[in-house]
Amino acid sequence: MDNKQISHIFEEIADMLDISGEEFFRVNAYRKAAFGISNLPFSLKTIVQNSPHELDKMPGIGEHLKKKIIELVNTGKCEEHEQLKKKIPAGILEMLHLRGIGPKKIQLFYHRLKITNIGGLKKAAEEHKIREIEGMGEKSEQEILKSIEEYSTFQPKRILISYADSEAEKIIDYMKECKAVKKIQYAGSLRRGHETIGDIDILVAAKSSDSKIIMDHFVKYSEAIKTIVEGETKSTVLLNIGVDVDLRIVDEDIFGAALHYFTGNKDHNIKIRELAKKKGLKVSEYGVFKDEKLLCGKTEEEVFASVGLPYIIPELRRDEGEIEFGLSHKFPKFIELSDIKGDLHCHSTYSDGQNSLEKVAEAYIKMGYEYFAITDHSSVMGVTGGMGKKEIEKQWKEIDNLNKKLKGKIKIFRGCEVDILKDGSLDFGDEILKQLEVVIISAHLYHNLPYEDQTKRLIAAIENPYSKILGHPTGRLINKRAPMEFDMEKIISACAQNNVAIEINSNPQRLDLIDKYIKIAKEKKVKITISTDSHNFPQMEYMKYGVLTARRGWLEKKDILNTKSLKEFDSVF
Ligand code: DGT
Ligand code: CA
Ligand code: CA
Ligand code: ZN
Repeated sequence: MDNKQISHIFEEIADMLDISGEEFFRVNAYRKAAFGISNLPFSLKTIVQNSPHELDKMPGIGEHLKKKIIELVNTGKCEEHEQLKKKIPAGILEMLHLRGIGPKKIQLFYHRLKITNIGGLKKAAEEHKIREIEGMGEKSEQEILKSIEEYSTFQPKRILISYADSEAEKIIDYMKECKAVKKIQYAGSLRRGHETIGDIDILVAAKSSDSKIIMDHFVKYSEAIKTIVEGETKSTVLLNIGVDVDLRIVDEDIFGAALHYFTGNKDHNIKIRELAKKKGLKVSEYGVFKDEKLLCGKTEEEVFASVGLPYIIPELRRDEGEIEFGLSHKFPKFIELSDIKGDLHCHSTYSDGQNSLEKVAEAYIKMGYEYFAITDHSSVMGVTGGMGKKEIEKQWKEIDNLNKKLKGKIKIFRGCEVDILKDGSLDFGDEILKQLEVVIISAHLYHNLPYEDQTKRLIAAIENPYSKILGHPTGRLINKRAPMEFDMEKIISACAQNNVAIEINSNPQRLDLIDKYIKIAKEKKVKITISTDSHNFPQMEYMKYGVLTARRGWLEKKDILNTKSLKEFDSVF
């Protein structure tokens, strides 16, 4: 129990007393104490343990509060707090986090409309029930909805796929140390390549008699800070990065059925179950059954085949047409990481990258790429050390030299990530642009222009005859910045008309374009590039997330420009 925790509990007691209609001076005593404690220069725990009489000297802490502090330090709990928590549901307390909502209003909502949580409050506001309370009106309802919206955008976030991916790999390696583990695979949103992950799901095949050994091993994982549930076939731990891991153990005979079920998503599963029902079968995480008899379930292929489907890759499983398609078509071969022949968006020390151009080239050689385009920023991006005319000309000389030196190993294309200015013109003039081979046009500034203006601005940039690739089209940063608002369909059409490719930016914080628009781009026959936008070595590995995103958008090798060999690529733009 540190000062911060004690202060927080006092704060909660004050809130709960206030909501229950307690007298002002009692509520206020707790509130003042909470504030005082949070600013103390020494630890209450040390004082209680060594010289509790010192507490008497503290202003604002009477006999009553002194007892509470000692109780908290010694037991980690406080009876009054526990009692109040039983009386006042957590949902009521949570409503206090909403801007403009205090204890008095919460009392009113509770007594008049029996509202006990944010969900209930939202519903009441939407159904215009709030205006039935005297002193409140339409405006109050709008204010409430606005603060709920604000609050929910600051809630704990789902983690980026890259964090979940590396954590899952580590746990899987750790679990493989346990000999009883026969097969292991992650499932859930991570396997589907979803951009953010709620929790990590891991599936193990083993003999049921080994499940205890496996679970014991799992909960001892060194990066697990807490065991949430420990059961025979399912356990959950919380990792230090703040995400849960669910581990399930199943029999090897039904591993495929379980893997299919826990990969989801839920809508896809439901559709598959309905198909099975029509055939007189039952599909579940325990296998494919006919009249209680297990038919199959060892592999996912068997499960799909039992309902008349070919194998559907996890990235498509969202009940967005993949099942209907599979019932009457063969799936094409979708893009794979090994199809990528080069990276078309990366940075060096000429702008905000961490490595020299030569080091970047060496790293891409090691990765087996045939080519890459170096695309440092243009000059408007002052903060990122964007290049002026002199610097880019210097870079061209270095590119020429390196291309001679590295001939046969890799080819470097002259590129630039040229900024789209406010009016849609580009940050370099034609004189420079015409000498570039790969011109990425990106918007880094003016994210909040009105919808129509933003659409016009981007179209103007796309219509520039030198534009080749539209970089990170929406500019979103997952969990941080909303996408720019514009008419995406018009932008995609403009790219089709002007032969401008669209980038799938593989940085896990961007993953921009997303699947829904990738599909539209493919329909309109727009070419796609998958690039890392790397600024350092680890980021060069981000390509796999871009490829997952492309697969979610049904893309094949032929849809993507940087799957072409150097010879073919040389002539695409
Ligand atoms: P997440 O964790 O929010 O990123 O998303 P998922 O898809 O990993 O969801 P999760 O971890 O709750 O569950 C894993 C999979 O288990 C899910 O994709 C489908 C399956 N599943 C979970 N609950 C249900 C359910 O109620 N019905 C069906 N049919 N499947 C479910
Ligand atoms: Ca999950
Ligand atoms: Ca889960
Ligand atoms: Zn950029």
